[in-house]
Amino acid sequence: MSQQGASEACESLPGTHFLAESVNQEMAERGFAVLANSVSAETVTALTEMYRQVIDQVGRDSSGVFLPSMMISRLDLRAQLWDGVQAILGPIFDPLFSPDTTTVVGGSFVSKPGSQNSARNPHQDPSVFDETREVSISLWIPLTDSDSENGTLNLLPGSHRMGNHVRPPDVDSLDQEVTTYALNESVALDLHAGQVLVIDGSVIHHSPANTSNAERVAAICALRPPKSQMRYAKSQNGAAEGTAQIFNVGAELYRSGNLVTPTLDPVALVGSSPYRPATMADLERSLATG
Ligand SMILES: O=C(O)CCC(=O)C(=O)O
Repeated sequence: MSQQGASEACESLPGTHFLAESVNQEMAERGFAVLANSVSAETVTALTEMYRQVIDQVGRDSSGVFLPSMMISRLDLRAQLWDGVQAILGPIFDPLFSPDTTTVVGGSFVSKPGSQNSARNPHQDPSVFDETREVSISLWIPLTDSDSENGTLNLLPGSHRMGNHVRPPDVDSLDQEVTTYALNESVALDLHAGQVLVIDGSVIHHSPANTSNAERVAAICALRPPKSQMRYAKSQNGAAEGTAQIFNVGAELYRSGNLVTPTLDPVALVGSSPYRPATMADLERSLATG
């Protein structure tokens, strides 16, 4: 059973597998990078239409909160989006990686309505791969121009080396001090529709409320690192700190499974790991390591 907490900040980290070495370097140093080439306007339109068709079927949410399509309760529609993103973006992004390394596995969408309560707090993404072996990355592609007015993504460069490799989805991986620091010190990225942001899931990021009167939607492209299985880290009954059980679930759970109360086969249990909220000491080590 593996044992890993938030304290192993100085270990040497695995790298990404882009053919462009400059992107690998930027990812290692900052935890995110904007690719030189955007996707085409036709691709933006195709992704937008795919998302709209699904939202037309589930009905528009009127709460005004930030809404990831991964939370849509119609599992067939989630699978449709997952497969659709894979079909559109796989042929575009698979060739950017060294052969037999990273591939597009699927995807989803995030919607930020024009509303005061649409902010997304500073967080790291839940761990879905073994981050001791491979960097877990995804692509964030805004489908409209994304700027400070409509709550663009803000990231904290160098915050991806805190060593908290196991982050259950239902638990905040950052303590309050780190959260406040991130709110004050992160960098806002203004992006045009179709620009491509690569993000290491362990870098701290957030997005303020959308103060415009138009919804801001982004496509998220999920990438599978080489020889990696998708995992699910089950928290200790939602406790802020505890021991997580780690299950090899495969992509199907993320494609079409119940992510809120997943059924986890005990045979798929591959390890356990202590977890706790990252502190300023973890963050300072991470920022100093670059
Ligand atoms: O699109 C956004 O505003 C935030 C996206 C995000 O942080 C996430 O999906 O983890």
